[in-house]
Amino acid sequence: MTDKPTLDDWAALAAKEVKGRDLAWETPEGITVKPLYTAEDVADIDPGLPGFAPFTRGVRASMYAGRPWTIRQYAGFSTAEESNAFYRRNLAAGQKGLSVAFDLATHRGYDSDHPRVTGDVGKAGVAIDTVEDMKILFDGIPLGEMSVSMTMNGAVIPILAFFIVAGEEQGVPRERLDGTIQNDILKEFMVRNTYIYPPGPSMRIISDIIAYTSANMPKFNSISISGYHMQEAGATQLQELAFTIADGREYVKAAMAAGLDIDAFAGRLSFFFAIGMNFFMEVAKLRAARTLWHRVMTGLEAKDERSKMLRTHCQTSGVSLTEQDPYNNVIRTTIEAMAAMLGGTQSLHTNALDEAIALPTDFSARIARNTQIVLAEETGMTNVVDPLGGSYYVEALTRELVDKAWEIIERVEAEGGMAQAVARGWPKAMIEEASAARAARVDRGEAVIVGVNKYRAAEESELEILDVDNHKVRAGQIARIERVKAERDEHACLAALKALTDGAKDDGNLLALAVDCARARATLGEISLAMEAAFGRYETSPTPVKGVYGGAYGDDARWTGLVAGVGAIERRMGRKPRMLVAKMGQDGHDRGANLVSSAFGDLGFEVVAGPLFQTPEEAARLAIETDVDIVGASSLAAGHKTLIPELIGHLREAGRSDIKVIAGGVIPAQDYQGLRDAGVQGIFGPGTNLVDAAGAVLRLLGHNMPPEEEAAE
Ligand code: MLC
Ligand code: 5AD
Repeated sequence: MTDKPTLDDWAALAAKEVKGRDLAWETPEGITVKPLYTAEDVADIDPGLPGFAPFTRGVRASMYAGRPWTIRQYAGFSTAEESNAFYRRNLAAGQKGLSVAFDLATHRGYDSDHPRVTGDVGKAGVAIDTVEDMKILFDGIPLGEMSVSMTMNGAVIPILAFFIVAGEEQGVPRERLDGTIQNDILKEFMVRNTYIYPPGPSMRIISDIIAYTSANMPKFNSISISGYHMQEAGATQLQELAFTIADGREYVKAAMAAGLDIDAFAGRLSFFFAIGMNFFMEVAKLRAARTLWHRVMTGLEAKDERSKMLRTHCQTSGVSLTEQDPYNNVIRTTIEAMAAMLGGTQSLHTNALDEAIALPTDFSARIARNTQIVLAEETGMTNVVDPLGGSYYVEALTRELVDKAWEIIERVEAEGGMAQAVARGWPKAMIEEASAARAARVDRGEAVIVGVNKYRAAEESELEILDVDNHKVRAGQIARIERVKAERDEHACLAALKALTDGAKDDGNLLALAVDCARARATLGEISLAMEAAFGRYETSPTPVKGVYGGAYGDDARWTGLVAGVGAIERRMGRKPRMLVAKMGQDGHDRGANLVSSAFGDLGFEVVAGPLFQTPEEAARLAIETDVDIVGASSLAAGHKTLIPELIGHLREAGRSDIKVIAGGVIPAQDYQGLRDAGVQGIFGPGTNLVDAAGAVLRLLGHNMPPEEEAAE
C-alpha cells in the first residue's frame, strides 16, 4: 500500500506537469489565488450556520429551500403608461418584484419641461414629474401587495413623497407599503453622479428619510447601500465590498447622530452589489459582506440580531457585457446570476443581452428573466442552503476578503468616516486607478473578453433594439404638467412648498413636508427647487488620473508610436494638441470619459476634462474658450442623437466648424449614419480599444498613422 500523498507530493507532481510554471493567480484585488486549496487552508475557519450570527452562510435558516430570491428586474423607459404596461407583462410572465428606473431628468430634480433636459426625457428610464405620473406607473398594481424598489438618490424626497401619496390614493396606507428606496448618496458623489445638493444637506436627507420610514413605514427598506455602481465604474470587488460596508457604517452613524435608536431602523437597511465574471470571488464577496456587516453593527452596539443582518439585492454586471457578439451576454449573465444565488442574495436583476447598447426589449427582457426562472425552477439548486459552504477555496477566499476589506474599513474610520473620505476624494481616485488598469489589461489582451479581444466573430449579428422618441415623450409630459398645474389649488401648493423651504432651513422632516407638497400637486422640479433654495446645488469637476493607463504600456511599440505621433503634431502646431472630453445632458456616467481623459493625457494631449451636465451650448462655448482641436463627446445614457448634433450646430454658428467632433459610448450602430450626417467624424462604441481610438484621432488631426491603427469603428 502506498502512503497517502502529501501537499508536497502534489506540488511536485503539478510542477512537473506544467514544467515549473508558476500557477498562482494575482487578482486585481491583490489576492494571490493558489491553484489548490485544501483542509489546511480552512483549519481555523468556522463559517457557522445559516440564519445565525454572523450570517456568513445566509440570513435565513432555510434560505431558498424555504423561499427563493425575488426575481426583481430593473426597468423603466419613456412614459408612465408604457412602463406600467411593461411591468404588467413582466409580472404576468414570472417576475416577482418591481424595480423602477427613472430617467436622468427625474434623478437630477428637473421637470420634463426644463431646458437643460431636452435630450434626457424618457431615455434611460421613465419620466416622472408629478404624483399623477406615479399613479399611472402603478395603475392596476396593488401597492399593498407588490414590493417596489425605486432607484432614486438625488430627487429622493419628491419621488418617495409621490410614492407615499400614490399609495394613499390607491387606498394603501403607508404602514403597508413594501419596498426599497436606494437613497444612497455617498456612492453618487463617488461614482454615479446623480447628486443635487452638497454633501451636508444630502446626508441630512438620508437621516430624515430613515427617521420617517422607521416611524411610519415598518415594511419599507429605507436605503439600498450600493456597491454596484462602484464595480461598474471599475472598482475591484474588494474596493466595492469595503467602501459599501464603510458607507453603511456612515449612514448608521448619521442616523444615530440625528437621535435615532439603532435597533429602531437598522433592520430595514439593505444592500446592493454587482456580480461580475470572477465567479468565486463574487460568491465569497457576498459571504464576506454579511460577516463584515455583523462585525460593524456589533461594534456600533446594535442589540437586535436583525439589525446586524445584511440583506441584499444583486444585479449582474453591466460592464461585463459587450456590444460585439451579443449572445455571449446570455452566457455571462447566467454565470453571474449563479454566483449571486450561490452567494445568497435576497433579490436579483439579470441584465438583458442588448445591455451594452440599449434598454431591454420585450424579447431580451424575457431571456433575462427566464435565466432566473430556469435557475430557480429547473436546476434543483435552491434545495440546499449555501451549497458552496465548506469549499476550501470559497471559505479561504471569504476570509481573505473579510481581512483585506476590514483594513480599508479601518482606514476610512481612522480618517473620520466615509463622508470625509469621499470629500477628500481618495476612494474615487482609487476606483479610477483600478478602472484605468483594467482598461489597459483588456486593451492589451491580458484580460480576455470573448468576441472583443479574442475569438472575434467574423460577422456581427444585428439586434433589434429599443428606441425611445424623447421629443414625443417630452411633449406628452409637458402637456400633463400643464394640466396638473392648471387644476391644482395654487395657493395651497405654494404654501406647502414654502413650508418645505422653511423646514429645510430649520429642522423640519423633509419627507413629511414633501408629502404635503405632493398631495398639493407640486411637481418634482418645484419640490427640488424648494429645497435648493435652502441647500444650493452641488457642482464638481473631474480630475482624471495620470500615468496608470500609459504606465501599463511601458515601451510597447504601438504606444510609443502614438506618443511620437502626438509629438509630431505638437511640433507642427507649436503646441500640444488639445481635446475637450465633453459630458452633455444629465448623464453622469463618467467612467468612459475619465478613461479617455487619462489615456489621451498619458499620450501627451492637453486634455480639457469638461464638467458633468453641460448643455450643448455650454460645451461648445468651453471648446471655443479653451481653443481645442477636437471634442470627444461621451454619451452613455442615450442622449447622443439630440445632444451631439446640437453641439456641432453651436460650433458652426460660432464659426468654429474647424473644431472636430467625435463621439463615444453607448451608441447603437443604427445611429451611426445619422451622427455622421450631422458632422460627427469618428464614432467609438462600447469595447473600443483606446489605443485604436487614439490612432484614429491622430489621423483626424492630420498625422499620418500607419493603416493598422485603423479604429474599430
Ligand atoms: C425570505 N423571507 C422568508 C424567507 N426568505 N421567510 C421565511 N423563510 C425564508 N426562507 C421573507 C423575508 O423575511 C421578507 O419578509 C419577505 O420574505 C421578502 O423577502 P426578502 O428576502 O426581504 O426579499 P425582498 O422583499 O425582495 O427584499 C430584498 C431586499 C430589498 C431586502 C434586498 O431591499 C430589495 O428588494 N432591494 C431591491 C433593490 C433594487 O432593486 N435595486 C435596483 C437598483 S438598479 P419581511 O417581513 O422580513 O420583510 C440600479 C442601476 C442604476 O441602481 O444605476 O440605475
Ligand atoms: N431599464 C432596464 N435596465 C436598466 N439599467 C439601467 N437603466 C435601465 C432601464 N431603464 C440597467 C443596466 C445598467 C444598470 C445600471 O442597470 O443593466 O448597466
